[in-house]
Order: sequence, then structure tokens, then C-alpha cells
Amino acid sequence: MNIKIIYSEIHKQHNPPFEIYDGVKESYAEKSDRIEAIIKTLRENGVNKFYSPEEFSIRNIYSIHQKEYVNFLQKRSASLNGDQVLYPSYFIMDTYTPIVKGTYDAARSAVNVALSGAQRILNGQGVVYSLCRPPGHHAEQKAMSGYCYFNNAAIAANYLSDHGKVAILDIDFHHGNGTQNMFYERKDVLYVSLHADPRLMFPYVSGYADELGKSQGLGFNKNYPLPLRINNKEYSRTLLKALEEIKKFDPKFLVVSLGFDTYEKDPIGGFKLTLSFYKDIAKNIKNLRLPTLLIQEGGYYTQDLGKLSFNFLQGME
Ligand code: OKP
Ligand code: ZN
Repeated sequence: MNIKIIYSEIHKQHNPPFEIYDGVKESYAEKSDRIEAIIKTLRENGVNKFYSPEEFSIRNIYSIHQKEYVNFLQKRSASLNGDQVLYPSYFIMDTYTPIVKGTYDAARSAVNVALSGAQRILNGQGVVYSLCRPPGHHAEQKAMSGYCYFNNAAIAANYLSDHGKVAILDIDFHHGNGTQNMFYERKDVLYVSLHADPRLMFPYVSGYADELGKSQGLGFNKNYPLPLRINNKEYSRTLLKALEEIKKFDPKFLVVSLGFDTYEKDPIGGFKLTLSFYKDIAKNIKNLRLPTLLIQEGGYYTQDLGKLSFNFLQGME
């Protein structure tokens, strides 16, 4: 397989033990095993072009996140002992996004993973897969939420946007509120998202069809909220519409926020997409014939994540 994969094991340092859902402590769904399971299966299937990320300047993060927010995450992470979990209230919007000692380093490294992928795209690589963890698309300019601290896809898209128009296709099960907001008033970055109806599912506050962008960015934001239990065929129909939108925009680069929580067995999802269908999704995306940076977002059925990822990559080849 020709596709290059960027990965850093620093993500393992971010390992919160629990989240709180509806008042009840549950084991943390966004586990480090997720990425390790993907690596393992890819290796077993002969996919072996793994590369470590380069260090990128913190300025790339500051152009998307408020400086105080970044410094807060760094200071509070560093202040913790190995077994402490902090729900700081400052800069935090929910009970899914605690800070542990390794959070800042892992989140910073995920940004380097994303930017290293973007740099390879600029150098002429056709498809690059950045195995980011923690995920990023819910992270706002100054708020962490939904397992996300720094917005990897937004930072990478912003980096690419110095060199031409960028379309972001978000196919995680959840709406990427953070990414939408970062580019809401920009016309050089199109955000298109397919996700579960936010009246029913996280992040609840955004992802509605009438959110179309603002001022200069009006018309450059497009949401496709979908009903629960949607199947391959129904999903395909909407995906093709979303891809048409991207074609019309005629971008120079494509960034895909890639979540596997649309899978039928996902413990926190609710769609009915099947394992083999991920190859079809990828084939359709590949038909755009754009330099494409894949950014890993969610996907929580650890047992099948490797196969989901491998099927997707096969479709991208
Ligand atoms: C992050 B990403 C489970 C509730 C989970 C948080 C969802 C965050 C999703 N008990 N709610 O978009 O995959
Ligand atoms: Zn998700």
C-alpha cells in the first residue's frame, strides 16, 4: 500500500480512567487501545509505511486556539500526578474531556501528527493518514469538549489553506462543532459534515442544516444531519450530495475528519453502516481526485477498528 501513515506513541500518555454520562461514572470510551488496534491490524495486513511526526511550531496551534487556553492545558497537565484526573471547569464544556498528566503532550503530539501529514501533502503525496489521538473536531478556539483538546483537522486545514482552498469533509458520527466554528466566517475553507441529528446526539448545540456560515463565509458551511439507524444505502445518497458540494467548491486540498463511530457495532454511535461499506465510502471520496489528508477522529468499537481502517485505506488506494 502506497498510503503513508503518521503515528506517534505519545498518545498513550493520555489515558483518563473515566467519563461521566448522565451522572454516572463510565469507563473512558476514547481509549489508547483504539489507535494501537488500528496499527496492529494494518501491520498484519502488510501496511507498514509508518512515519514519526516532525515537531511543528506552537504558532500553528495559536492560529486556531487562544493562547491562554493552550497555556492553561499545558500548565494544568504538568501540575498533576500520574494518577490524578482533573475536571477543571475553566475552558471545559462537558464531562467527557478531563485532563490527566499526559494530556497536553499527547494533544500536542496529535497536532504534530496532523501537521506532518499536511506537510507531506504539500510535498506532493496523494493520500496521507494521520493517526491522531486524542481526536480534535469538537475542540473550540477556547474550549475542550467531546474527548477533544486541540483541533487537529482545523490546524492542518489552516496550514494547508496558505497554499490554496481547502475542503473539510467530516464523516465522524458526531458533528464537528469546533471545526465548523473555526471556519464559519471564511470562504477559503469549506466545511461539510454528515452526522447524527444533533437534537438526539452530542454535541446537541450545533450541526443543524440551517448553519450555513456567516458574512464572507456564508455558503461555505454545510451540514447533513441524519436520522439514527441509517443504513449503507441511505448514507451513500447523502455522501454523494456532500461530495458534489465539494466538487462545486473546487478546492486544492481535501481534509477528511475520519470517524469510525458510524459503524453498526459502535457502542456510542447509532448508524447501521457495515464493515465492507467503508471501502465504498473511501472509493467515492477518492473519486474527487484531490490530495487528501485523513485525520483520525472517533470510533469506539476497538475490536473492529483495525478492519474498518484497513477497508477504508483499501478504498483510498
Ligand atoms: C467524540 B468524537 C457516551 C457518551 C459520549 C461524547 C461523545 C464524544 C464524541 N457514554 N458522548 O466525535 O467521536
Ligand atoms: Zn464521533
